[in-house]
Amino acid sequence: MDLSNQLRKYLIMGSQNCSRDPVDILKEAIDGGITVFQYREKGPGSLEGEAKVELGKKFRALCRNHDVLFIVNDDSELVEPLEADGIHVGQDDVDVEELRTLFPDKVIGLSISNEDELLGSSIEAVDYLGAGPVFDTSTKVDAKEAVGVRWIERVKRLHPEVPLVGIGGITVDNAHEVIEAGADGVSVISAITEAEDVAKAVEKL
Ligand code: TZP
Ligand code: MG
Repeated sequence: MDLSNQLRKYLIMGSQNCSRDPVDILKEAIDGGITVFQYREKGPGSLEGEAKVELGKKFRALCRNHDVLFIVNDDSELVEPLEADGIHVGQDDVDVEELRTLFPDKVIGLSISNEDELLGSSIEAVDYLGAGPVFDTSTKVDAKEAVGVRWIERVKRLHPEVPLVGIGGITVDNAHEVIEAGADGVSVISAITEAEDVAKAVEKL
C-alpha cells in the first residue's frame, strides 16, 4: 500500500490518554480498521523508562500482526528497541534532516502548524506531514492555535505530492471536512480513546 493510503485512519495514543486498558483500546481500534498507530507516551501520567518500552512492545506486536504501520512519537531512542516503522516529530524535536541521516529507510512525519513552519521546514526530508491543530483540542495542553481546514488546503496546494494528515479536534462528525479539504487521512486521540464503542468510531472516521 502506498503511504497516502496507509495514513487514512491514524490513531495516536499513550497510556495517559486511556481510562481503561490501553492494549484493549488498541485491539478494538485495529478491529475497527485503523491503518496507522503512533505510540505517544507523553505528558502527565505517562510511563517512563522500562515501563514505557514494555507497553510499546505490546502495541508493536499487535500492529505487526495486523499490518498497522507503527510510528513512535519524538523519541528516536525508541525506534530500534520497538522496531518501529517510523517516527513522528514536531518543530521543537530533533531536526528532520538529521533524522533522515539516522534513519534512511524509516517513515518520517513532521508536524506543521503555521506558515513559518511550512516555509522553514525541510519537507524533502520527510515522508508525510501532520497539519493542525485543525480544530480546538483539549487533549494537548500546549497545542497551537486551531487553523481550520483551510490550513489543510494550503499545505496540500504547496506540496501536493506529500502525504498529509490532519490533526487536532477531529471527531467522527467533522473528519469528512478534513478529507474533503485534501488530507489523505485523519489523526486522532480522543475521538477513539474516549469513544464508547471504539471500533464503531474508527469505522465512522
Ligand atoms: N498535536 C496537535 S493537536 C494534538 C496533538 C498531539 C492532540 C490531538 O488530540 P485530539 O484528542 O484528537 O484532539
Ligand atoms: Mg514532539
